[in-house]
Amino acid sequence: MMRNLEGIIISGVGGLYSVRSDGGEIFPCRAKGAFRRRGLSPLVGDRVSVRPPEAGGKEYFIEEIFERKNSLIRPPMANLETLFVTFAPKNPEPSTLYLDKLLSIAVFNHITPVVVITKADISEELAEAYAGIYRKAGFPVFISSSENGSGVQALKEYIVSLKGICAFAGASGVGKSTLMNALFPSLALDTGVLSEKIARGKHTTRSVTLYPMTELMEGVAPDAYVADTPGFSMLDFIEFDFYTVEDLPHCFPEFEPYLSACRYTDCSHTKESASDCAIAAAVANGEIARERHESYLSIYADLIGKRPWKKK
Ligand SMILES: Nc1nc2c(ncn2[C@@H]2O[C@H](COP(=O)(O)OP(=O)(O)O)[C@@H](O)[C@H]2O)c(=O)[nH]1
Ligand SMILES: [Mg+2]
Ligand SMILES: [Zn+2]
Repeated sequence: MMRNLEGIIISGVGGLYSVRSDGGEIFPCRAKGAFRRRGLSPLVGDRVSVRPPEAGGKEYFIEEIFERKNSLIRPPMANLETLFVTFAPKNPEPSTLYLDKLLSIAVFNHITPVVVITKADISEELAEAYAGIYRKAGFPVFISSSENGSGVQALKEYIVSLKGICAFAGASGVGKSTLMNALFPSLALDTGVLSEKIARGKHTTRSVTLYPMTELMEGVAPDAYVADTPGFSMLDFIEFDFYTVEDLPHCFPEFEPYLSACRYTDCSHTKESASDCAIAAAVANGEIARERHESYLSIYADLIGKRPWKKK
């Protein structure tokens, strides 16, 4: 009998998965029916154990899914380690609410959020202003332009040091594919408005694919992957339900030091005065960016509306 092999699911469509072994071989696999019965389904990003075919057979089966660090429903993937939250200073105009939703989902799921500002050539000034908001919140921030190449090398150096799976999220048209092509030229992703429209028409748009970074860059960790994901779209966030209202304050890392300093232990940090709420005070004196608190208020309203015992 052959020993099981281990690897990472790098793609999965219609119940057929591709598992990449640590040695870099790709195996087409099916999942055992036992997973379905337990309500568990393998996800791209899962580390799995695979049973090779019996003598005479040819089917590989995913037999075990190893413990996940995290899993996301939209996009469907597991074990995301780093999320690059990408936006341009304009063209398209960023929505800080959308960005803060992405950042908070990352924090909640123990994913390292990294802010990447693209198209800095359009407005250095605006790029710096946005960078200020996110640096104050404590996130790593990179400012880049694929047009003139500025900042791309610094981001590349950061990416080379990564372990595990990373992904780029952000609104369409901000320059994600262009930037990924600058970072990983052999990826050769389609860019521009037309490519988006063509991609949307395809059935494959909901699936996630992982690319081994060892095949894209020199000097990266053997377990480093970059995900090409169609998820994290604005549409995914209309009905915001990624965590509960109790989790919300902890999804804004810069709020943490103030949370125990509010007058009332059940403070919602929404409409309390600065004399009662340490968050409100920190916003008033500029220690917390006002834009971040505005996003907090908006997400709070979304999540409160979700409570079953509250009539809308
Ligand atoms: N001025 C400027 N335009 C850019 C930059 N990066 C991308 N673009 C343009 O922005 C458009 C959208 O880029 P794309 O990479 O397809 O965006 P995606 O939808 O986020 O993948 C394309 O027309 C690019 O040429 C940049 O750094 N500066
Ligand atoms: Mg794109
Ligand atoms: Zn408070």
